[in-house]
Amino acid sequence: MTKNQKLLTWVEDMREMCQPDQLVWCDGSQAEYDALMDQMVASGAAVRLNPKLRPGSYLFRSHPSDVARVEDRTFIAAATKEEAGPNNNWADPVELRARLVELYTGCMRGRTMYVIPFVMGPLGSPFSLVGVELTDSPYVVVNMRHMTRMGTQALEELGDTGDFVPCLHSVGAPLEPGQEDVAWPCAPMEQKYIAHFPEDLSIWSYGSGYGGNALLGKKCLALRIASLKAREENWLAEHMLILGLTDPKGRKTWISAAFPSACGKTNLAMLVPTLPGYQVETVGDDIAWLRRGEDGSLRAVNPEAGFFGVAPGTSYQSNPSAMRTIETNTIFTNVALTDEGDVWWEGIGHDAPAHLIDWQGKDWHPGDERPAAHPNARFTVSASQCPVISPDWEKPEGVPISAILLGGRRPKTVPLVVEGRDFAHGVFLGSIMGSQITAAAISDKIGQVRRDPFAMLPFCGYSLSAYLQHWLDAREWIDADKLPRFFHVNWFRRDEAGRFLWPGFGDNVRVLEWVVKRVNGEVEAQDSPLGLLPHAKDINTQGLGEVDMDTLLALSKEEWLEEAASIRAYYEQLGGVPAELQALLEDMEKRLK
Ligand code: SAT
Ligand code: MN
Repeated sequence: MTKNQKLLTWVEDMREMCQPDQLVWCDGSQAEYDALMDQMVASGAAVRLNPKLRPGSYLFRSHPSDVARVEDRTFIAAATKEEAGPNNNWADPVELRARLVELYTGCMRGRTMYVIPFVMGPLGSPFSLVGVELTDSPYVVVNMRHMTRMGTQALEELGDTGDFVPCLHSVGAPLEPGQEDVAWPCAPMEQKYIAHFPEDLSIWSYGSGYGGNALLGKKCLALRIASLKAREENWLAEHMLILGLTDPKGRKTWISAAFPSACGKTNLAMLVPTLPGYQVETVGDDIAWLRRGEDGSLRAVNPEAGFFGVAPGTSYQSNPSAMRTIETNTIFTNVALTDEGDVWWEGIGHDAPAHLIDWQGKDWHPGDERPAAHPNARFTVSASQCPVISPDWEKPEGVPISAILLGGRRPKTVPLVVEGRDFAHGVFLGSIMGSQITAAAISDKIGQVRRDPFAMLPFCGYSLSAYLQHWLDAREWIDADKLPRFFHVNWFRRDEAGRFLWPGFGDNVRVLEWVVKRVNGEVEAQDSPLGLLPHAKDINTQGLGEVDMDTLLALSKEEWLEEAASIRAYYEQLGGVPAELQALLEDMEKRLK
């Protein structure tokens, strides 16, 4: 147990408010995890998968209304609306706190409050932060064991006087005496709140048990709260994967990449190169914390300890390393269940069997209209199980980043790859990112393109306009000769018939090869209104068959004038952006004309 007075007082205060039947301090042990799983299997909240087919693995089915992040119910309760920015839902901190106290009062009756101390970042790293999540969801506890370094080790890291980010979570479904529980308790949409308080860097999440709404170390702490700290302390908390690419010369390049949720970060992070002599190692698949290293370079760590990846579309073809990672000891949520007690989802790489239980627990047969797995079905697994996890993934000092990729799902307009002319122009490319909306958040606009600067639109804890300035200011604390290069990529461009123009997946190494050559000054590029484009001949397409490189690299003047107008409107929507970026937009328009 801890002697940390701040922690003890806070736990006691929250216990008084939430009124759980019991309080349990989690130690993070395997025995604790197994006991919770046994309890959830017994209650019907979880299904134990066939140990011969999927050892140590479990399936959970959420309530059909609680299947993804809820951006409309996510709030930044900054002192002023301006600080939160037009990109966030703002709430008055005093009013929101009062509303939430009302909801939290007695909200854990009939339930257990679990205390989960956790570390984001490698143990003992100067990058790392301690959080403590209080939750009434045993599902959250078992997920946090994969996603973070939790329990006794975190209390040790915290020490008697250390500070932590308080993260309060409740599913918002108290039980009256004698009332039977449901498999996935949660609150109705209008009672859900994912609240962040910049003033004391605290997180209060109510009413949802799913993913980023409930596993508070992830988006809430490691992005929204961390972005606020990073702004104060001159570092960056980013929605980025981190990978190491070794080329045939044995040279290693560390790359991070910002893509919105469900756009292939996990696939790229674990890419199996189709070009001989290349090798990828994974440091992280979702979040990067970037700081100045002692050598003046930009150093990255992955604050997480696991992957919370999208299941549908993941196969031994598209991402063999992820498939091998989840062969054992994995939590599946909202995938389909086979009669043998294994999992199935759309795009798993083999046909559905004659009968399945779908993600809602109903019988499902091939040909049924609705999908068997929810499009935002997930696997939760420890990163250490990944066959291509980097030996450096827990290095306290992080890995030095030389290239930053930016991208999204763009069926038209955006070329396969374009490089920023310099750091500021790279930030400009980050600021104009857009992507089709995916099922990772609840939305009635899935498929529509929205602007998503640095893939941080749902995750920046303050105004995006100030955030873009913070990126520009990074030039002041990274050594000039060690500034990373920026590359805007798009694997998702389609032809007139709607077919993808680029094979993607393992063949994305062909673009990474060009990136590495650019970083090392080994290949020329040609300037364009958008930035530096490759010469078609410099992207290795050997063995690919027909690839329409001209269309993949094309910039249409009309489309880009339209794009520029939409970016201008978006900049205005943000309440203006740094003058340097505005000037770069104007420069792009001038070059187009
Ligand atoms: O936020 S989640 O962790 O639920 C998934 C995502 O959007 O990346
Ligand atoms: Mn993400």
